[in-house]
Amino acid sequence: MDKNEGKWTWEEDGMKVVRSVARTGPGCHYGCGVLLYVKDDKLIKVEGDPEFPINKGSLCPRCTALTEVVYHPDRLKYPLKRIGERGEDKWERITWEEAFDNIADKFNEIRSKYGPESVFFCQGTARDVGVYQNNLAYSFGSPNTLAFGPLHGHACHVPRVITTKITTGVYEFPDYSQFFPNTHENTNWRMPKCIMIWGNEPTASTSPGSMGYLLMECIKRGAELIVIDPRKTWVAARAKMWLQIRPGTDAALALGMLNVIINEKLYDEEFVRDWTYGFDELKKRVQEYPPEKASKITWIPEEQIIAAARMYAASEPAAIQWGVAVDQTKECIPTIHAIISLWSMTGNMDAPGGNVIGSGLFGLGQHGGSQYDNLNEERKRNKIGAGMYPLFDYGYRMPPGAQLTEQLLSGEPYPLKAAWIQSTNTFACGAADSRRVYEGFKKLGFVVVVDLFMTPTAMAFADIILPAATYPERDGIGLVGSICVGTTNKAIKPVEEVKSDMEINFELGKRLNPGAWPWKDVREMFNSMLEPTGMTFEELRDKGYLYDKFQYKKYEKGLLRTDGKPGFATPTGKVELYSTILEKCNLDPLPYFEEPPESPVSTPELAEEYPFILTTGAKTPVFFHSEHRQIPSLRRLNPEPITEIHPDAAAKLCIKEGDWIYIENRYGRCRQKARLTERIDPRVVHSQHGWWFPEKSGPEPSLFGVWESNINLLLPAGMVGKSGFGYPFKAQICRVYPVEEA
Ligand SMILES: Nc1nc2c(c(=O)[nH]1)N[C@H]1C(S)=C(S)[C@@H](COP(=O)(O)OP(=O)(O)OC[C@H]3O[C@@H](n4cnc5c(=O)[nH]c(N)nc54)[C@H](O)[C@@H]3O)O[C@H]1N2
Ligand SMILES: Nc1nc2c(c(=O)[nH]1)N[C@H]1C(S)=C(S)[C@@H](COP(=O)(O)OP(=O)(O)OC[C@H]3O[C@@H](n4cnc5c(=O)[nH]c(N)nc54)[C@H](O)[C@@H]3O)O[C@H]1N2
Ligand SMILES: [Mo]
Repeated sequence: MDKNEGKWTWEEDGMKVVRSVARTGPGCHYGCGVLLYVKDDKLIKVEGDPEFPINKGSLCPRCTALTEVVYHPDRLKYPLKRIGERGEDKWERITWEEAFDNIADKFNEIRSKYGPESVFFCQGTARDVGVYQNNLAYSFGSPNTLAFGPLHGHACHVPRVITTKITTGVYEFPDYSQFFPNTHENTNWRMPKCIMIWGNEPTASTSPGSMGYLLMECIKRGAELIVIDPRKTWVAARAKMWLQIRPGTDAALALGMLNVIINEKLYDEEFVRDWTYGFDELKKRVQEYPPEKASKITWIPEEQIIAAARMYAASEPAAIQWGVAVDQTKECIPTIHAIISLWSMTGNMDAPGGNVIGSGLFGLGQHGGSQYDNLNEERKRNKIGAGMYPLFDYGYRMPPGAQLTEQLLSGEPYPLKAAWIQSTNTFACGAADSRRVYEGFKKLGFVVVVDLFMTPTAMAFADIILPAATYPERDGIGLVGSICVGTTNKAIKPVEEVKSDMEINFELGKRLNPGAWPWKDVREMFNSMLEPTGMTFEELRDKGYLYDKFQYKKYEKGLLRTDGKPGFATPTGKVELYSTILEKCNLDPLPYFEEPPESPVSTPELAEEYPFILTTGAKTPVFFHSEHRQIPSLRRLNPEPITEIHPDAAAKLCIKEGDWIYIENRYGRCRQKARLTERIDPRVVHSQHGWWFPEKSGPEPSLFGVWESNINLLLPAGMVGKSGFGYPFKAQICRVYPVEEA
């Protein structure tokens, strides 16, 4: 046993050690256990906490660079007010009091003149801001709070959450033993014999849910992999089968595999009979996707599709780990629906080592903004894009991201006047069609940005900037994926005047609607949020982390439905292979494949001009989206934006390793450096996303070079899926050529 077990802070080698759950900022996904080493109130180093069940002492390069972020000279340190024109680098330092008063006055004035919905609130991905921002928006009276800001088609995680919810009642996770504190040693758990990694690169992203480390342990213990990825990733190189798919065709592959599994009767007949709805309809549908046809569409050899389907179905148990690539296609809902059908039909639903329904985590994960219910009906009706997409009414509160830009530009049905931008770098990263988003934000009269660094977004639009604290500078509640809950513990004196996002929202919230923020301070707010766990912040901090009860096959035991009956929380009580909710939304109730809007198949003439398929934004271990470009130890590992291209394709275009090349299509172009690699198909290129250059000039027109290498200039508006979810971030077309030729 570790001598420090059960302590959250102690002395070691003349340093104070603080045990904490790493959250954001700086960016990360969900959280790992860390030990923060502090001397004289200064962070000296960070190490992985060997006792934390998820990362067990491991850390990624971004986490080990923490001191470089915290003490970076360019950090925002004081509240700033713009004194020049928008886009100029002219600011005046103001006090927090002035900043809060100024923002509250402006927001209140706009609320009384135009209604609260004309102020909208944007947050970035999985930053530790979510619930605090939602409650700020809702308690102010605005229904317009957007995770991911104007991210098109909510093409990150949300489509997977919605599709699992409507067809199975709740989200399922690949079972790597994460729901048990003793993880792989738990005797109720079985290791998946086969893991199908679908459009995900866990060694870079560890997503979804911080699970990269637990997956690695399964690989070490001999789990066999099937990897579906157009690029030969680290996991693909170690896989029993690597299916090198044409980007954007995952639905055809899933349907081809379902065809094999159904026609060869490789599915779990009992489960399908007792617990699924619409098998006959699905069986009929998959006849349209024989492996031969799926092969033509996906470029994957027919025998590989058949072999992968057989291997997955025959492995007992088997798990599917999907990544954001399945969301980042236009018709992502049917893609995801087909993949859910794979695990639902093969006996892997909520079974040990299959795809399991999480523990519920004391309902803490539902804490999406408890103030929503206090919005009156008129406010809800005034939500941006209300009524556009019926599927949004099934348990999703946020407006459709792309519609934000459209409403900004048109002023219809009502003009948007002000924005609160907390932890997103809107047109530098998250959104497609960066120019259009930029033009949209120009319409705003008043913008507040809360960030760690000056970004292109802040430079272009902020009227007031508030400096946010990094996680060692503050307390917080850490929901680690949907797995467990711990506390983030303040370890050092905050740099200058930075404040935590929680305190910022708490203090502003109190000014805008005191009744909705009844707590004395943020500690009291945390305690109230933690009530379902039966623990106070201090108690949880001392304990380290807390797991909720978890058991398998909950549908047999009546644990999933509000009426306590066995079955799933869907309209039919079954897993809906045929979705009655999609049908009600006038969408196809069965999975199907649709060609990407522009591709060699859907637009052959265009494809002659733009012969490459362009996939974008595969995550790199050294950056989190647009973050970390100013962190020397990380930037050194990826100094310039990279476009991967096959050597044969490059040779034909006289492109050499390290050449600057243009990537271009009819929507725009940008420049990146060519990396020649055989791990990509000669017909496909991959470009990094989120690039800007903190070292370049900040003021307009440069905005830190944000227009130079921004791949989202090539991604047009208007390609959102029929359901309102999905956008082809990973399936566009382009041409490439050396920069000198231009
Ligand atoms: N280090 C780091 N970690 C991160 C992030 C980060 O920026 N940096 N971002 C976080 C966020 S918000 C997210 S959403 C996750 C995302 O992390 P992942 O789910 O891993 O997603 P990506 O890295 O975007 O893409 C994963 C893989 O999909 C492949 N791919 C590309 N196009 C297609 C396609 O059409 N079909 C299939 N099957 N595969 C395709 C790519 O080649 C890539 O290897 O990572 C999170 N973790
Ligand atoms: N072409 C293309 N584009 C993509 C993708 C792709 O695959 N291809 N991936 C998409 C995906 S999956 C996502 S999720 C989006 C992400 O898009 P965003 O969430 O907009 O990501 P960032 O641009 O990194 O914005 C985060 C900003 O918040 C700041 N920040 C970090 N931590 C904190 C904090 O704790 N508090 C505050 N106040 N600020 C903080 C950072 O400094 C940074 O400026 O990008 C999407 N964009
Ligand atoms: Mo994401």
